[in-house]
Amino acid sequence: MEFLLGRLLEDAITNLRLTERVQSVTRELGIELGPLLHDEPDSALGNGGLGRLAACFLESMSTLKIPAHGYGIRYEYGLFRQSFVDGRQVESPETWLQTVDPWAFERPELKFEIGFGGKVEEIGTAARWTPDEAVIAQAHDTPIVGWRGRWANTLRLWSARPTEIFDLARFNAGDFAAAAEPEALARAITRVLYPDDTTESGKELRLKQEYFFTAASLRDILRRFERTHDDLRKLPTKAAIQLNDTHPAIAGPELVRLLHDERHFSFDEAVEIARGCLAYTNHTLLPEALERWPEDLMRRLLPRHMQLIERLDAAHEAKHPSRQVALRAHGEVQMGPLAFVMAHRVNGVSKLHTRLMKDTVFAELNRLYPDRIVNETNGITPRRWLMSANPRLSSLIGETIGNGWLANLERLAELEPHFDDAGFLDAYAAVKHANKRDLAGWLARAHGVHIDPAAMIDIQIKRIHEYKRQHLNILEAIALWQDIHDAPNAERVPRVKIFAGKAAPGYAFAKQIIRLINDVAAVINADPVTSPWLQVAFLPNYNVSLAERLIPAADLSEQISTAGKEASGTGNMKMALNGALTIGTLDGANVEIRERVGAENFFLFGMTADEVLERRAMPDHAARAIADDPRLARALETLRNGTFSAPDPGRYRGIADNISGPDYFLVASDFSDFWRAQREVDRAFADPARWVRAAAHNTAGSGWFSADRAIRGYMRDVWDAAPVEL
Ligand code: 26Q
Repeated sequence: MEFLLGRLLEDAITNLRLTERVQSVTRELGIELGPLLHDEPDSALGNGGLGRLAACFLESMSTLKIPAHGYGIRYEYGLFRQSFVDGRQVESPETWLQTVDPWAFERPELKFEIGFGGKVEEIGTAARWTPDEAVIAQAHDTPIVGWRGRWANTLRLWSARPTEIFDLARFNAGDFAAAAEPEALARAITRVLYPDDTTESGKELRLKQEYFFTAASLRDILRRFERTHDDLRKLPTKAAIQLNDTHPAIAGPELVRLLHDERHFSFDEAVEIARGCLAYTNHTLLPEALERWPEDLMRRLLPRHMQLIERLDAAHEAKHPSRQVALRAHGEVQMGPLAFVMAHRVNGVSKLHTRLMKDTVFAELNRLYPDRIVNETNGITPRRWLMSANPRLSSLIGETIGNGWLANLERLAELEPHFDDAGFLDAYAAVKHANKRDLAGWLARAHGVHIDPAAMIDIQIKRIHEYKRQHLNILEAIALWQDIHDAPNAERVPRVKIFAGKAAPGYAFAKQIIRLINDVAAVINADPVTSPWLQVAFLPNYNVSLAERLIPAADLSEQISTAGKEASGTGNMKMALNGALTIGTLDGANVEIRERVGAENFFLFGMTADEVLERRAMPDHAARAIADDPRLARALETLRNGTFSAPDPGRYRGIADNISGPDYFLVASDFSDFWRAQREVDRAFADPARWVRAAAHNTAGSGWFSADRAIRGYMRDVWDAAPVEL
């Protein structure tokens, strides 16, 4: 349902290997290529990691010559634009479609009518569904070019149009405003991307979006199959349908409906065919993020699907009478269990996340279907995240080991023997320094933020969420600021802490965290005693393009979620690949990054997922942690006494009370160890030779995190597919 593509021109130029030619042509024409590339709007049809993963996977499938289609929604408005007013997040509409989208081919001939509501007539066990509302789904295709340009797959996005522009009866009766209603209703479906990335919203329009694009995509898949084949029983051998989270989970009942009601397979056979095609990727275990839909809403909007869900539920219960794995609970349809039973494979996105899926949310279903859950750890495309984003490092790698790494990223390991060559690590350090200089120049030009490029660039970039613990990071900054005041002449390492990320518009706590970071930045940056050592900046409107600027310049990557909560993370992989060292918990893919780059090149801190559960059971865990750490107590005190909100001392009492009270995400309990690890970071950075070697180990050890490796895993374990031989 989301594809966070970012800009495409540079991607296409890189993958067609035309960079030098384009540069020479633009030079000849007197056009600067950089600004030209930045003229393209950043396409943000996604919230965060899940949508960006889909974009990396499309590029990777094109690279591997796997015939694949991405299916989604052509939102008129993507993820909102973020700005700050007095430190507070303000949202405005993302109007990417107000200029033409030069990459999209409109396909007027590719359209399907999608129905909602209405009534169902049962005919034996099958049924005829007569919707009382219909819209047209119309395709827009964007080519996604693979490495070397040998193959391009299609991203097919659906936009909603009315079946008729005017209600002619009303129009003729002179009620012109009402006559335009069908058009407005239809277009509303693809108007805007829902901006929550963790709280399920339960909104009718959201369910309509989900069914709209899922139904159109399935019809397209059947149309393509039926052009060349006649026996739908073979569908599972010809088509693999990967559900990116539960957002398209209505695909299960819809495919059963198409096969049973419209093509007259028995119910059981329809279920079997559908399950043979479908697989489901889970991206979160947070209970508040698991999709559930009220049965009443589902029955009103999708009456036939609700009947089929009831039947699937009954069939499942009959088969496993003693088990509690209802597809429905408390009057709601549970989309996770529904996706699970309708899929032949279900996967987690990191080793730890997959284990937790088996132990917690899907424990019962895993007992019934022990071979269904598999792990496919996420990956990222090295073409965008190394080749395009970091041309200096790419050139150094190319000069050292050749260019085979672009199609086989694990060859980065071949860099290791060169760490002892005269010059390699110096060149590596020079690349990082040049990237930091570029970032410093841009920060000054674009944001009036002046930093010393020799300082440690410490970056936390991701959606703002309590579990990701941006507030732990800013508390540490406050404690460090106080520590500098305590000992202004101590030897120190200068640091620039950079934050970026959006908060869901309705997520009050996350918005308070943004405001706090901005308020802290204002005080600390204006402090002449501390500002030589510590600066804080929150950059607005985090998106793919900003990530491409920041990641190549990162020294330190903050991956500090409460263990057990971050399914994988992918920014962690991008920064490690670009030579940042991670300070992180044993959460998501951090665990696997640490295994591969070496524990000595990774700053580990905090409780494990199992320890988190134990600690949380302790009633006064936060109070104890604060009593044991005067630094933490003193930092928290500044949130209560208005140090950073002088006119309004109560502003951050809520955050302080949360951390010292319930503290579900264990900020207080992990603080001391976080402080310890940060001081270890300082010591390591003070030794440039040690640091650059560790950074280079991060690059050399990150090859496994290529999206190509991840896609090969899906081909082998989930899709049973092979690349096309040309
Ligand atoms: C659901 C219902 C209603 C409205 C919105 C949503 C919704 C939308 C987006 C729920 C979740 C998302 C996005 C989730 C997401 O990005 N998860 C991240 O996925 C990455 C790729 O697997 C992981 O690396 C991250 O750990 C995970 O947080």
